[in-house]
Amino acid sequence: MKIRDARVIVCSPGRNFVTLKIETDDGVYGIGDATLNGRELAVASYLSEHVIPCLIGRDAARTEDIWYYLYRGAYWRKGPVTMTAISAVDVALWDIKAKALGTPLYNLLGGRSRDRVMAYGHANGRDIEETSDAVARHVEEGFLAVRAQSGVPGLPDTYGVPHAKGALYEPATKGLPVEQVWSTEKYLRHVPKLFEQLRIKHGDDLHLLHDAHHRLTPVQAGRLGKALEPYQLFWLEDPTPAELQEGFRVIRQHTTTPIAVGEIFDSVWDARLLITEQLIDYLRMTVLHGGGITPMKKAAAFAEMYHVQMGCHGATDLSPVTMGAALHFDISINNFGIQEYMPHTRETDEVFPHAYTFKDGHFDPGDASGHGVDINETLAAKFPYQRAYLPVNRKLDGTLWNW
Ligand code: KDG
Ligand code: MG
Repeated sequence: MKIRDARVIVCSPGRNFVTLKIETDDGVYGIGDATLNGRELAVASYLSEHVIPCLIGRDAARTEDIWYYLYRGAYWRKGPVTMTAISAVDVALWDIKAKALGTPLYNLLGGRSRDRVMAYGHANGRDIEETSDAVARHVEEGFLAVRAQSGVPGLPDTYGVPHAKGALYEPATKGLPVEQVWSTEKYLRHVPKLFEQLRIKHGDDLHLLHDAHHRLTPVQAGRLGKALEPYQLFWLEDPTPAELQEGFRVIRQHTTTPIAVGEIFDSVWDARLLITEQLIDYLRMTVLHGGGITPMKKAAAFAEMYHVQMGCHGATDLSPVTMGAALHFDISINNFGIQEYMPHTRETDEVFPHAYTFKDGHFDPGDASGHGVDINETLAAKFPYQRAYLPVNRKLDGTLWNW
């Protein structure tokens, strides 16, 4: 089963996606997601210029060997552009392998470890009341877990909270990056009030989550975790930037609120200390930015030894291809915690027909061969790339702040 051809498809059905399609000489093809929010074209070019020429003629079944060929063969290790490109190849090859064997991908990863995959939804509001209403809508839809974010009084914008009431949040805006104002003090005063109200209104059983988007110093994060303890969060995500892994020791010294991190990690090396010192509870790396199925299986096994569970990133900048592959991964590993779910636009779902289904707050990956996600290339061609970026944060005095 030799790789005959591979190509990159860039499209924007509501937001930008980069997709890799690999074809073999016996007619089986596989799909991988190569989307890196705000740096999409860098990965597209990396694949077309440097990766695809090396793939032609290789045995598509050799996922482990091809992974190391691309990782070690590049000489330059890690980095989000490299790892996203490698991931696209790896996921596409696992898709081919499973399709060639006529079985769902999860069967090659150990089979189903659970009946369904619990997901958390996003409740966003411009103030506490709107957020609470959004939580209520999720509960009505059957979600058992909800991430809650709210606008902060005194700040004109809050990342993750759309301006229009009830609008869905999209992590990038068209054109060049917009700048938003940030105040840690206002934020730290507000968040405990939000969760106090959510517990009063929605009771104790609902899993509540919150994302601090890397904006706090370690001691501020420890303070927030401590203030949130009465409300028993499922997790507090990205409390502080994780380049300084030792910073999480400070958080742990101050609070027992469970900590999740890793949506921007591209390798388990980014979390080695966090895992071995048990400084986190959930690792958020995905099959997309974490380098594919091959390294994620190893990362999950390593995390499992230290009682760390997986809680894969699932924002809209990860295409349905990643969601499909992630669900096969989620359902197969023992130390699965929760899967993030932000619905894609209708156009995106049409461009990427998929076998996975969602009901009552849970996903099922479906039983199609491979990861069960395809791309409609004719439809994709109708949505050309549009420049879009994540916002940049400045403190009230204009200082560029952590993100
Ligand atoms: O590309 C960045 C987004 O995926 C990210 O900001 C969303 O923080 C996020 C999350 O938890 O989904
Ligand atoms: Mg996040």
